[in-house]
Amino acid sequence: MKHRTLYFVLALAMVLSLALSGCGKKATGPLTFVLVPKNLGNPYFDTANNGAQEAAKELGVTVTYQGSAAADATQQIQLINSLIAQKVNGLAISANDSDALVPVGKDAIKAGIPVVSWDSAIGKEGRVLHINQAVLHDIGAIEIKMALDLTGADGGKIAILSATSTAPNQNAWIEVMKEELTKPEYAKLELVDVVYGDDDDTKSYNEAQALFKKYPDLKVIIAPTTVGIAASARAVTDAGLIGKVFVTGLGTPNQMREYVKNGASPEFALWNPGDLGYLSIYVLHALATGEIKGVAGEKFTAGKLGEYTIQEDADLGVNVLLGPPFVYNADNIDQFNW
Ligand code: RAM
Repeated sequence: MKHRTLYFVLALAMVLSLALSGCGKKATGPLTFVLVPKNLGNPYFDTANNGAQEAAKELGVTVTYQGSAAADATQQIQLINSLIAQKVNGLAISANDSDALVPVGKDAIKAGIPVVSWDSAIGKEGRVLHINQAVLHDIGAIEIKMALDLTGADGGKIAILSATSTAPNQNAWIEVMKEELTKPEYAKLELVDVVYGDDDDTKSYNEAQALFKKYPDLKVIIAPTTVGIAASARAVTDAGLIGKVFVTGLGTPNQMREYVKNGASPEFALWNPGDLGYLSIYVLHALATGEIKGVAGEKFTAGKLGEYTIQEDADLGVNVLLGPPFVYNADNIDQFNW
């Protein structure tokens, strides 16, 4: 009798400690995940959400798409706090600030909610892993290469028109661009300014116009943001500067098609945001159901995208890599409709 009581107490203690630690915790029942963009009203994130919804259907889960109006960390933190209170089953966040989001990410994880960042990383402590669109170095390097393609061998003045000044993804790419510019093959490119359009169309447009005024011999604007590149190409077009100032960087085909064709932006790069959203939901599902724990070396299958292995590196910590970026130009732009 004594032994039976002891076994019972031990078994109960084990069950309780597992439940409390959240370790090995598997969400059951209908799952609701939230895809959080940097801000709403950006076709890049809307396309990512289309991919996320496709994954949700395949997996039989619900994915809601919720974000703040502005690409602002404080607004994003408020939203995440309310999602924690609603006890959602998983969060996939494109961060407006890497460090500022760590405490709220930790709170969510403590509450048993798996957190992944995608597109723009939360600091390592505030998420289980990051879903990375393409190798950091490749994204920066391709943008500088396109800038030289556009200036030609003579080079000239270039400027960067970015998203917000705290954006983790853009800031990391800008660092790579600066490193690339120290290479001998880019000696003739002169980076004269880095300005911020905050992923707001009007502000980006105004910043592009200010660059034309400040640097009358500016040759290229590199905008590593889909909002900034489209606004800059429109500003070049409106100012009658096609052929004098070229725009390149990262854009979506639907937003950039007319500027590829009118010559304001002959080439730009991007990965497939739909695939990035799709992959993010597969990762979140694998974490929420306990299929993976989120450690390097684990493998999982993400539907139509196939098998992935979780990796770990110094820059991004634990992460999953989507694939290489792709260059869009007049030869291929009409093959894409997103
Ligand atoms: C904008 C956002 C996003 C970035 C793309 C390239 O849509 O800043 O985070 O990945 O551009």
